[in-house]
Amino acid sequence: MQLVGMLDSPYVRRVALSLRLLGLAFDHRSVSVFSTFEQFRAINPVVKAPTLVCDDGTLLMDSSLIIDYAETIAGRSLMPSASAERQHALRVLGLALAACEKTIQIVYERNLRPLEKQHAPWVDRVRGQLHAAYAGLEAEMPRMPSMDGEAAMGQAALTSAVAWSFTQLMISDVIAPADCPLLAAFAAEAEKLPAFLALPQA
Ligand SMILES: N[C@@H](CCC(=O)N[C@@H](CS)C(=O)NCC(=O)O)C(=O)O
Repeated sequence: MQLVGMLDSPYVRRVALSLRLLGLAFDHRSVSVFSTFEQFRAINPVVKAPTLVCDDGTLLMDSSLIIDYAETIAGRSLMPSASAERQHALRVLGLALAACEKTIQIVYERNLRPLEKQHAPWVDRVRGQLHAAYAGLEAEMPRMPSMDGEAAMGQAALTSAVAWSFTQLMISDVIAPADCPLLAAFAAEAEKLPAFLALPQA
């Protein structure tokens, strides 16, 4: 199977890391939805990253749906099965994915709109949502299982680290490590793991 998309997308990166942690072999095609739009469109006319081209040619989109499929063929999951742990992981994932979405909305507003068309009230709203998502994530960090190598890493930990690294890469002026010290330290540890080093965001 092929994973299409750039690793500077947190969604692509969380899928790439998940495939690796699940022990699934894949080819990675670094095609951009922006700089190589036509090349991406030739693979997937919807032009969404990540796209997974399955071995039978089926195209899957959306990181969580691709991970769902990957876990099915791997026969195991990066999510806990016990209800209390799973509820916590789902809360963390919701916050981390919201943080990714709000970061991207700010990046698109800054990079894709001409300056005179940027809408300050919208950016303020999204910044508030981003800060709320990261405040929520920071509050959940004490309950996160401690980092014990990548073999033991779950989806909530993986995606939290990916989200934080992505926000720091793209809009470090909006939220700083001092705002989320536990999460920042956690992500820094995750970025030292072999899987994260093998699949760098930049
Ligand atoms: N909810 C989706 C979000 C994917 C997403 O928005 N990807 C961006 C790249 S980071 C994209 O495809 N942007 C191009 C577009 O939406 O036109 C997921 O989890 O995969």
